[in-house]
Amino acid sequence: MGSNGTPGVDERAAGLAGATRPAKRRLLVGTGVVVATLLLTGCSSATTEQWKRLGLPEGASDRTEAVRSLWVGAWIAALIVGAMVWGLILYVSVRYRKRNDEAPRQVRYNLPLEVLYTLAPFAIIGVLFFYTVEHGNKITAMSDNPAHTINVVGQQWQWTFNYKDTVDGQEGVWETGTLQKPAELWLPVNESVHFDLTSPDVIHSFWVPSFYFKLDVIPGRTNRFELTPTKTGTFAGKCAELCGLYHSRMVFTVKVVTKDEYDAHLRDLAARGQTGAATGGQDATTIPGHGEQEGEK
Ligand SMILES: [Cu+2]
Repeated sequence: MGSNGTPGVDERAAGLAGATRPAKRRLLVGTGVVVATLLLTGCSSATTEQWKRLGLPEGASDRTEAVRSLWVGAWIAALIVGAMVWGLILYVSVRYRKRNDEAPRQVRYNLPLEVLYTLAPFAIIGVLFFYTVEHGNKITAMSDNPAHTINVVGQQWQWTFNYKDTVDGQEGVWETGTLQKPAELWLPVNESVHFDLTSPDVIHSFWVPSFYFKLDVIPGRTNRFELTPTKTGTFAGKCAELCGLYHSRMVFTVKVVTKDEYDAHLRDLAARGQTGAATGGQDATTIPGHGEQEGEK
């Protein structure tokens, strides 16, 4: 109370401060609890591993290590540059903050500084360029004698896989997907596979996230790549290029199996009469597996 019986300014201020301090503390503790809960509940060992790969799925081919190290390395480089820039911003904001109304010393140029900020970006680009080319060469490398060759046809709106192996004396077997029953791509583990990508209609993109590999499928040209699956299992594949109405249903399954299972599957396809080569050409004008009525819509 002030001397005249009303609360004094000092007392009111003290009262307010007394009220806000515990409120602030409660807010801090509350935020801490929420963040800790989110971090702790979200951290299964699988998630922790994925964090270490900076969001990439578990790699399943011989090309994944090159992609992973380029991805993680680029992030580390970006964070180092970021930390330096943030540090400098913070330093100059504090060191050269306004202290009085006096104008700071006026300067026109600083040659060493200008040379530095001209050369620094070139150095950064140079390092990133070097590693990108080096890793890119590893990722796109192809051998002269791959163990298997598969012609992947991306057509609106499914996939056709032509296995170029000789099965029971037949030259090549194939399998094609429909909207109801998406295609399966079978691959033998630890054997090199050469892929030829073709399209009879529009541009698609062949993407198996677990292989860290994606390549456009372009009508009128053949895009090629090679890889060796290193892990058995079932993986998701999809079209990564918006290619029309049913683009989202252009999914497929990759089954990486043992050599025996792979051979058995190809014999199975041959037994079903799916021999020779399928180009997906007819499917391009209709909606495969969608029925005539819907196809004519
Ligand atoms: Cu597509």
